[in-house]
Amino acid sequence: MPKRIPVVEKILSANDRLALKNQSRFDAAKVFAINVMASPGAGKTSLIEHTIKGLEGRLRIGMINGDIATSFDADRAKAAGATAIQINTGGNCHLDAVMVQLALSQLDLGALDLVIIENVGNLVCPADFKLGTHKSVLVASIPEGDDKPYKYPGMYRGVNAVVINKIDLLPYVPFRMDFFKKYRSAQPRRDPVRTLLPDWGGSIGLAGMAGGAGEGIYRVLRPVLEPGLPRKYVNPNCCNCLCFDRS
Ligand SMILES: Nc1nc2c(ncn2[C@@H]2O[C@H](COP(=O)(O)OP(=O)(O)OP(=O)(O)O)[C@@H](O)[C@H]2O)c(=O)[nH]1
Ligand SMILES: [Mg+2]
Repeated sequence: MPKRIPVVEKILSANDRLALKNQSRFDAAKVFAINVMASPGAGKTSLIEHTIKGLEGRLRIGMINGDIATSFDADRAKAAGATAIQINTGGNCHLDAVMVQLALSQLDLGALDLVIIENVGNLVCPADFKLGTHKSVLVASIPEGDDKPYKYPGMYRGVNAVVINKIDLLPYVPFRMDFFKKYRSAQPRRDPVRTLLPDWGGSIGLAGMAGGAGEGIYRVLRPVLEPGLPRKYVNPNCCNCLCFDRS
């Protein structure tokens, strides 16, 4: 009887291999990296901007922005206080590991603690291309509608957190929060995703964030990111913030 030999080797795509190299570069520099994805206009840059402002003086932040054209978003990140690199994809609907590798050659990782990558606004392709980040975040926004997790399951599968943005528009737009959140039980495999509803210190939406109470991604994602962080990134002396122990 012929013997069956299981093939256990995982064949990585060229992109995945490069993504691993990118991650090694982040790790070597003790830099934590996040990939922020969303549909166009969901509020990626706004969230990142306010994160940068909220963490001023505490974490050194680099931003890599992917857009089809313009440097508007990188300019916003720079104005907020980050080192920012713009990647124009020239029509591509997503960032890939090669583009991030090129951006990394222009960033001094030794001078950074956190790199936030803003992917191209799109709910389809970015899901298929690993970049080498440690965590990925999906920004969903109320005006997009509550059915998006069902219509774009690939995007919602595998991200580490979903941030629901523009909640100040809830009174004006039909949006069934329960229905939105139930997408997880409709997925074939339940990933450890947390759905987070940012309440920026009393006032909702960006107004509260701009008031200084919120710290953008950092504050929203801390419960998600911190348990998953490699120990080397966590400073045990820092109880109320995500600190990076670079020693
Ligand atoms: N009402 C409201 N508007 C918001 C909120 N967050 C962002 N916006 C607005 O939504 C628009 C798009 O925000 P951006 O942060 O540029 O969105 P983005 O996802 O980076 O957009 P692209 O990079 O073009 O895909 C801007 O006019 C923001 O001011 C929010 O919480 N509430
Ligand atoms: Mg943007």
